[in-house]
Amino acid sequence: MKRLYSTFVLLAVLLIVPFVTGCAEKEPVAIFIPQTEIILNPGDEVFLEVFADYGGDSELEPVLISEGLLFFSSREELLTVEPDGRVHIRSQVLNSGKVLTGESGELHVKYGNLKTSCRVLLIPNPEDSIDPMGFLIDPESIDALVNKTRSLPEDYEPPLLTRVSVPTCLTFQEVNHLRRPAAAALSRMFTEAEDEEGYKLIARSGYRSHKTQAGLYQMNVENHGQEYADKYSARPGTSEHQTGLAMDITSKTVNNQLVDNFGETPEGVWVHENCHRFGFILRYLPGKEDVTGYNYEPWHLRYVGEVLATEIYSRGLTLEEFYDLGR
Ligand code: DAL
Ligand code: ZN
Repeated sequence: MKRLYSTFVLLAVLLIVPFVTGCAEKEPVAIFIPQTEIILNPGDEVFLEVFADYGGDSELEPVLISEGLLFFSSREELLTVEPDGRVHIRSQVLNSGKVLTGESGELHVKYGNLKTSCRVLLIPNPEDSIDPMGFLIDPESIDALVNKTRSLPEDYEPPLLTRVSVPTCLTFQEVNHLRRPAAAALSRMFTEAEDEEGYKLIARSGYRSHKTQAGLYQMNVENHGQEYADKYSARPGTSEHQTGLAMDITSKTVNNQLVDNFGETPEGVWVHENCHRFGFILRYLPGKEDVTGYNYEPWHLRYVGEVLATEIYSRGLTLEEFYDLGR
């Protein structure tokens, strides 16, 4: 009888337990990393967290490394990822010693047949990107911070200057140029403003050489005095316009002028709220005069790329604040 009972128990264990555990074992329908983009500084280290979605109303659950997660980096020379999910950003390009800036890479994760990925954007430490005299070491970088204490070399000319293909209002051709990625983004923004809202934007002043900026600044000093000039006009070598990544825009509603009330026109409001979608930020914000050193300029757009622009806009920051610097 005892033997019969034991056999019965064994059979029950063999038949029922697999059925019960089989039912309890859930298969995720997707995995994901909560941030689709991560912004990091050179030398940073972070852990990637991966979550599993079991479908329906079930809770998202973290996936443990021990469960078989596999990590891959699309750019080993820029970012490495350890088997335990630890992501490390290099601080210098191997062999060149050059500080990395504005670069990005993808991190891919595999879990069985499921895959996910996220983008990593590298933001340089600003103090690493100037020399002891305050000149930018890599003035070509798209995210270069140029301001009253961080200058461009006098002979700096940006690469790939191209004539913008949007309506302009000045005959001096130099200012109708931008670096190619910024020019393309400007075209997309102007087209969208017209298609979405019927707004006709005008590009007024883009690239300005060191010499042009010197003339403009001098003219401002002569007409308005140095104190006023320094609130609106950058001294030569310190203007974003010399990067070929800044454009002053306007519209017929303000007679193609660069005036404060452009910011209150429907076009100006649209630009403020939408320019990040195309990679631009409004560089000199109202209420941030002490941070930027300039008065509010609703017309001055600076191209930094879509990821950075969206991050900066959504946090309501200036470029200085984003890099956590005073001017
Ligand atoms: N108006 C801005 C500050 C410039 O001159 O670059
Ligand atoms: Zn400007």
